[in-house]
Amino acid sequence: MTNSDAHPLVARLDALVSQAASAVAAAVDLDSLHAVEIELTGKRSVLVEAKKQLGGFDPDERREVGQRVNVVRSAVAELVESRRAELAAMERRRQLDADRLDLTEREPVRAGHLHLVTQARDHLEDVFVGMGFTVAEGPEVETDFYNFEALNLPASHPARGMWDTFYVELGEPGTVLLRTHTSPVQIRVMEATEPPIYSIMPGRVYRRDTADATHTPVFHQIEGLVIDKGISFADLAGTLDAFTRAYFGRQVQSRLRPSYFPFTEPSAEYDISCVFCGGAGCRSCGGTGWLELGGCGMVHPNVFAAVGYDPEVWTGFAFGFGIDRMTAQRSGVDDLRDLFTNDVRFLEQF
Ligand code: FA5
Repeated sequence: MTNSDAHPLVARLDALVSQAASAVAAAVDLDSLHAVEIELTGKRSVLVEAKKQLGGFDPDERREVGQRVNVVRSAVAELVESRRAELAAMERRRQLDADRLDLTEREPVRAGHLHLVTQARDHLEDVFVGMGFTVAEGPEVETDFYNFEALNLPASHPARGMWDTFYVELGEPGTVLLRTHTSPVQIRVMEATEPPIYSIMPGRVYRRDTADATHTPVFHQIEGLVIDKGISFADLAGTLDAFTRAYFGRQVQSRLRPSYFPFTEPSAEYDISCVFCGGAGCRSCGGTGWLELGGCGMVHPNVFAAVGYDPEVWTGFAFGFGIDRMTAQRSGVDDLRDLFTNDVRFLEQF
């Protein structure tokens, strides 16, 4: 036979391509495609059968039918491969859909917020940093030297009674304590730095005070220290006045009243006009029109001596305010204990 197109095998091979196309398209998953593939190219397939018969054909016939077998085999392979890629992609999509977590079904996350006192501390830091101060910190467990001695409070100084102290059982009795104020950080900053110094030192302090509306045994202070050449009491008053306006608002006034602290001379109490009544007098300010925030004064020469600064060259001022009372006053909280009983319903308000 010379006309290979007339060969029944060629007709079967040609028909195979269109049969393969519909069988492959009908495969709905990888397993059924594999079965179709075996049917089309496996041992019992038309293709393999045709190949087996080639040996019995004359050379021309063998070449023509052989070429047709190759063409049909690659056409079938191409059909199967492209369907396999399609089905694999569908399979992957199905898998991803099945594995997907529906996050909308979860409880919405309830974010908390910073405690009122922490917010106040951050805000105070921002205000002072904006005025050119740097922030320093010191340890809460202190030695007698830093908490008292270096602050011009030698042992048996009567003013030690101003601070009812928790002692820690460590070393010689009475030498290690929970700091009663942030003033020891002044000493640490002066020891570690050469003047000029413009620093604030916020932190937690401890006193054996019975808790009441205006006292807690653990509370927070913010210390300020300025050391430079030619610093005067007017600089202290001006700094506190600028701070008052920046933190409480322009309508609030500040004043200084004579007082006593062993580590400052002269010393003063720093008051602001009552934020509730504007100075007219109300329950919150005890009818005086003023609220007391803390102590301040010019750094005592004995403090300079303790850290080795020359008081003939350097002068400076220091201040120390109670953050908790300041915060309570600013937020209208009339009992400090409410800040620390950790009732979320109360704290959530701020
Ligand atoms: C001092 O602690 C001085 N170190 C302040 C100072 C620093 C003066 C630098 C001069 C120079 P005082 O003991 O007055 O001072 O405390 C300062 C403030 O801490 C008080 O005005 C008050 O606001 C707050 N405070 C004191 N005791 C308590 C307490 N138990 N609970 C809450 N706040 C308190």
